[in-house]
Amino acid sequence: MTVTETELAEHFEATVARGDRIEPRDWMPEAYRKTLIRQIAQHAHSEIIGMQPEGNWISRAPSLRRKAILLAKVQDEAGHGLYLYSACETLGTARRELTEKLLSGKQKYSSIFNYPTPSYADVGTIGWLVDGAAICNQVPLCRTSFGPYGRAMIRICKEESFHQRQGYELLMTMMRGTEEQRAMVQESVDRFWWPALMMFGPPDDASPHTGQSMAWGIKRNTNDELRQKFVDMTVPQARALGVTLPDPELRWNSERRAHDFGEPDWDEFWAVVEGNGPCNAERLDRRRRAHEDGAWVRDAAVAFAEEGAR
Ligand code: FAQ
Repeated sequence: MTVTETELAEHFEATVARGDRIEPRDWMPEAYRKTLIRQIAQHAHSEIIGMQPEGNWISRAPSLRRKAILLAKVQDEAGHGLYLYSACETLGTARRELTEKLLSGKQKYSSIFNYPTPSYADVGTIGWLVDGAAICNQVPLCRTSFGPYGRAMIRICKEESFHQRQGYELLMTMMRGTEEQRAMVQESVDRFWWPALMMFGPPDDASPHTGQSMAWGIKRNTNDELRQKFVDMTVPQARALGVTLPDPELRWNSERRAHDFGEPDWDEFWAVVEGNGPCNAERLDRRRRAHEDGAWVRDAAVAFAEEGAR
């Protein structure tokens, strides 16, 4: 008995509607596959490019302990990139192709990693706000409809929440330090707050992919829902830390039982996404150089595999 495309599509829709997982061997609509490749690749590239802003401080960390923590965190990010590239490969695309698309600018990575890290406090702020935003966005992705992506996210989220705590602990230590250290933390939070809110993507009414991705169970929440959750989660943490979030419109709304907050600068967001942020060129250049420097490792691995196959 041959199964028709309509029956396969019905089976796919029913699986998604039941909240069950789609696995690589299952039939899936081409557009579902393409959307997943776009999102997972962008996510993987973000982890890899995301090593750079903090990596900037490894050689200048103020103590051996802080250096060991930072090294381990940046290595974790490389690991997250690898889980995600592997998940993406189950959709029939090779990691080599994904890397080429990153280097040629055809695929994106998160806007947040195009901002500079001129202060050591930025290491703590990235852990607190950037990993904090990443967790808000990624915990629901543990229940995404595509099996390999959801399973990768479970491991990643465990490590991200550890990263968030180490960032917060670093900032808390600095806040208990000198006046100058407290000022460093506030200055860093002032620079990272709005870009962190932008990580969740454009507002729902300007997000072309959210509707379909929610219908397919790829995304479990909209961009605005997650942004709100992040603000509500972060305000009490900022209070405990003793920093001010740089938004005069930020206040508790007792009717909504949520915080009202100001609008990020969406022109800035699109400029960064389109490649015109403060560090886009530098980040991609560095990644290209690292890729070229690693060519001998890839060649050796291929030669070794061929040798073994003989
Ligand atoms: N940056 O229709 P939507 C991390 C693009 S966490 C750049 O709303 P979608 C951990 C979007 O691709 C960061 N581009 O799109 C870490 C689309 O462009 P296209 C990574 C953005 O996919 C911490 C267009 O705008 N996390 O790395 C951004 O439904 C510390 C329209 O947008 C993830 O990737 C942006 N912020 O929703 C590492 C999470 N936002 O393709 C190191 C998984 C939107 O049409 C240190 N991804 N765009 O040309 C997602 O949840 C989703 O893809 C969203 C965007 C929510 C990011």
